[in-house]
Amino acid sequence: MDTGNPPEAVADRHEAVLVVDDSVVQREHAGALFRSLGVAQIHEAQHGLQALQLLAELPVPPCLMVIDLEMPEMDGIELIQQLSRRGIRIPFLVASSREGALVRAVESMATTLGMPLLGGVAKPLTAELLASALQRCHAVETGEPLLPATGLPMPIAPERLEAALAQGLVLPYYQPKVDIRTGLVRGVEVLARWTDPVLGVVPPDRFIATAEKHGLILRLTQSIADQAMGQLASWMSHGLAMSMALNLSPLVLQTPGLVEGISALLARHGLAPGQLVLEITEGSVVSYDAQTMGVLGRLRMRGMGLSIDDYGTGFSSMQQLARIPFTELKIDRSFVHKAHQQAHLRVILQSALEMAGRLGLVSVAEGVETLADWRLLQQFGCTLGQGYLIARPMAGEALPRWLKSHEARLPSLRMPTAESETS
Ligand code: G
Ligand code: G
Ligand code: MN
Repeated sequence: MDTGNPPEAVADRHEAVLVVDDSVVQREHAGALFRSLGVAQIHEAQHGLQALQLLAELPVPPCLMVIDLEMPEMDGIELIQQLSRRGIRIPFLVASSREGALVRAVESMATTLGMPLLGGVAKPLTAELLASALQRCHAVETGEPLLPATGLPMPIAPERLEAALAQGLVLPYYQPKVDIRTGLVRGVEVLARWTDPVLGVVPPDRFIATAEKHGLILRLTQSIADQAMGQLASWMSHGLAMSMALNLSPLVLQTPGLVEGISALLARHGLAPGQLVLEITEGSVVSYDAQTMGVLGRLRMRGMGLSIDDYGTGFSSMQQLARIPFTELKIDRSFVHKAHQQAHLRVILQSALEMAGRLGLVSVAEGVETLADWRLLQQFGCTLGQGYLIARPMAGEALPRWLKSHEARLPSLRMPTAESETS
């Protein structure tokens, strides 16, 4: 939450900061704000080179830097690269009066370098902004992670995964997909979780790639699909009607007999093909061959839904997407959460939703974390929402209890203009 930091007394008496900006006015403005927040020492530099010299001389490094982008001698971008090269890891803000896209490009560069960037901000600076940055510096000192870890997580050894599959430790978790107008549950996405007695709950980004690389992905998918369909059949028998979405790796789509296999599994659990949605990441569409496209066409002919997962991240072309009979467009969470704050995300989100609507696709927004995200999606006419605001992925046993508590929240989720619907 970035609300309500009192703009007083957030600084330690001993703290120092460094403001790097070629404008005297901007440096004085930042200096005055830092002083009002209780910062004892405000160092100033007019450009990157001067900042590097100063940092080399100071007996005690500053706890925070504010870095302007456009400066003579050495600009902000080069300064950040130099800091990275020299291993100087002082938390910093990038401040610029230039367009948002430029600031975001610099943010992306700094994050890629693994630099302790607190954020890119538009000038003029405010006391609230600097107070929040000072507070986050303390988090850095106490070792709290500043940014989501970049790079890939440690993969699990294939032998361990194989054993876990054999022992039935890889289980389906379920995250609800709800109607944006009413909040009513329409379905669940199935997400694999490895529940290990020693490792705890291992998320899929640590084992899906291993499974794909070592020929275990088909077994994993079959096991998850079988367990999840059993769960759905059981919920149905208790009067809970809904659809279920399974994630399919592109490798699984190449399995001979896949269409028949999924149909047979559905039939065995007494489920209708229309209850199943298969999620395929946008990124994988690029590499589909004629065989794979045939498989997708046949799955669709049998009545299963096909969803484009993580839409907006995959570099697919319109032409590639148009070849596949998708029924659902799932917009990646990076365009959903924070769209109410950032104009460029809002434009992308709204355009994607409009396109989905015109193509007759169900639109799903993932990563709905706040009520503000939710209200924006209502305004933009999205069909379904999924995210932490509604529920985290949960074990099958937890769903009935969650549904009860969710019912109590429905009035606060309903679209203000939506007519009341019976649940
Ligand atoms: O919670 P989350 O961390 O569950 O999922 C991370 C990623 O792992 C998601 O992109 C999701 O699509 C993928 N994933 C989750 N379960 C499965 C699965 O059963 N099969 C495949 N192929 N991917 C999955
Ligand atoms: O298949 P896909 O990449 O869509 O998988 C969804 C992933 O997103 C899972 O890892 C799930 O745990 C995660 N997730 C679900 N809801 C939210 C949310 O509201 N915020 C964030 N940050 N992640 C979410
Ligand atoms: Mn998915």
